[in-house]
Amino acid sequence: MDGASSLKRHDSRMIIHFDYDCFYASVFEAENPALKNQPLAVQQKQIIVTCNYEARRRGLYKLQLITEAKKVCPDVVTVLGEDLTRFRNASKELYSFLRKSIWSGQAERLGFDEVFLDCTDMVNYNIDILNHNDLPHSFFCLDQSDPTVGFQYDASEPFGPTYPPEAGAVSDQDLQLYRRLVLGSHLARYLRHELEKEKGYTATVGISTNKILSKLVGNLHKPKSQTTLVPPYDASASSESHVTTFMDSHDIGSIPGIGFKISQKIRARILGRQPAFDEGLVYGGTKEKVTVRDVRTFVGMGPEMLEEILGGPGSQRGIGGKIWGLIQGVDDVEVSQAKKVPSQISIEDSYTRLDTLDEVRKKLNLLSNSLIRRMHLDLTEDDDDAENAEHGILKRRWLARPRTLRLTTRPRPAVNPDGTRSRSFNRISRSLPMPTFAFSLTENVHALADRLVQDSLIPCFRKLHPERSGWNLSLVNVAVTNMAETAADSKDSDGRDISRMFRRQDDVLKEWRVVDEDVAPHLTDDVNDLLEGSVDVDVYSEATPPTSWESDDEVQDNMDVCGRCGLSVPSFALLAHERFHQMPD
Ligand code: TTP
Ligand code: MG
Repeated sequence: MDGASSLKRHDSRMIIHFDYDCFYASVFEAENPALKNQPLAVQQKQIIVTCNYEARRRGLYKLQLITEAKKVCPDVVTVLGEDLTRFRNASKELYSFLRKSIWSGQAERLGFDEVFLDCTDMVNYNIDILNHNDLPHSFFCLDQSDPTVGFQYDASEPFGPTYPPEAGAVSDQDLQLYRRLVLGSHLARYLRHELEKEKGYTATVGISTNKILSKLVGNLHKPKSQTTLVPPYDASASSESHVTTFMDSHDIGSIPGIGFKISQKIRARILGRQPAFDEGLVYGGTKEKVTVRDVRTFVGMGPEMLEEILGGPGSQRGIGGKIWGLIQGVDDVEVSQAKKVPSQISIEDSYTRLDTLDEVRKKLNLLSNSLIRRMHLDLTEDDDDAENAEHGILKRRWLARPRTLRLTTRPRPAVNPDGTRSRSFNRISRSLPMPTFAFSLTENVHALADRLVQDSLIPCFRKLHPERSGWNLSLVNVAVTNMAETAADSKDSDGRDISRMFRRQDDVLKEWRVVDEDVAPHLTDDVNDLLEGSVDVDVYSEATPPTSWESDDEVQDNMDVCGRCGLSVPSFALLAHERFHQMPD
């Protein structure tokens, strides 16, 4: 059965995916450029979470034990990366820059170091103004109201590497898509170079027509490069689909949206037995390679069989059809518009041992302090009404008030008789209404955090863990959700909002007059610092609600803690991480 032909592709969009190179290390390099020429590793607990490419050249890699790294490269410079503030701030700044550089506003962050951009409108506009008689001397217009703003490029061929590397002749049927991808590739080059010139960060970029394809194809040439997936996207009598050959080459577990649990279930069906997943592990995969092609061409395979394998209580509705689409590169999920406020703020930490109420109280206190600080940062703004300013100091006002407070823990399973401990990804949580005192903008943060712990979180914790002892938690997460935006925050909010809007426009125009001519005026936006991805979780991954492929499998948005060194790693990487401990010293 040729599954691809039974699925409808929609290739009218132009999606560019950015993945910043060795992100945490680059943040340190941006702060201190002298580090650029040295092998640099970012350490959390006993592990290198990332290292720059100079360090990689010398044999270091992500999720390597620090002791091992020092053996391989004794002059490695290590910096501590446990406080995520600098990474979060850099991530917001780069995101804001990219978002301002496109027309649609459709810019979506994934974690700290990835961004999707929907550039369909910019590419279509420039397709319409192409001079087909002189493609090598084309001009990409970046501002519809000023035809002189833009860059020159050669529209006769894509910029940078392509998949496949040798693209054959393009058929008439594919010409339109090909042309749009060519323009997408030149726009990607421009954006990459601007990011490097203006912000000092390099990125690896993928260009295609949906999120999954652009994300995956970008990986082919790292770092500081880009890859365009060129047509044909659909199979025909004379040629095979490049989408199919590209997707087919992947291990099933490396497809975004197919997390560890889902991939293991699929592997088991294809192999006809439980896959061994605790030996020979490599980062993000298993030794028992089952490729997308193995799955796609398996006898009887299709959405129904996948539904049968993956469906059942607790599974997402229509999971079979969805996974069937994903493995064939079909993904209609929109790049989401930036939101003014995050849909939740969630702070968590992981622990090797947390088993007394006293300790829990201390940890809750730390988490609550961070939570309240983050609420102030992300959910309030200067109240710039003159009558509200006291002694010239602006007050703050809430942009949104979360209605729900949620406490989540992850209990560590008891030790098995043989001394081993089963792994658990299971979290338990309880929600309660957010107490109104937490919205005080005059009381000090420590006092608010103390009260939040005493009045709300400790009583909630007792309900979650009624036993006084006997539990041992590997993770605690405190979150606020269910945001209510506060247009009604003041008695005359409408008037205020309108005056604020005009002030903002003023600022925008003012900024426009002084900024670099290259910046399209309608994209210049001084409120960008308030813009966030849907969620900003204080851990490496973002726990977005399961609306799209990034988070359909709980493994992807869970962090796990290593029982030996206490490092918090994405669950999918835990096994790989544990393997390092098994290596002889
Ligand atoms: P990655 O994109 O996986 O790595 P990277 O950007 O450092 O390197 P590359 O050039 O290969 O893209 O992860 C982004 C950041 O997330 C990384 O800089 C450090 C952090 N991180 C963790 O905190 N824990 C982890 O287990 C991993 C893999 C990354
Ligand atoms: Mg990266």
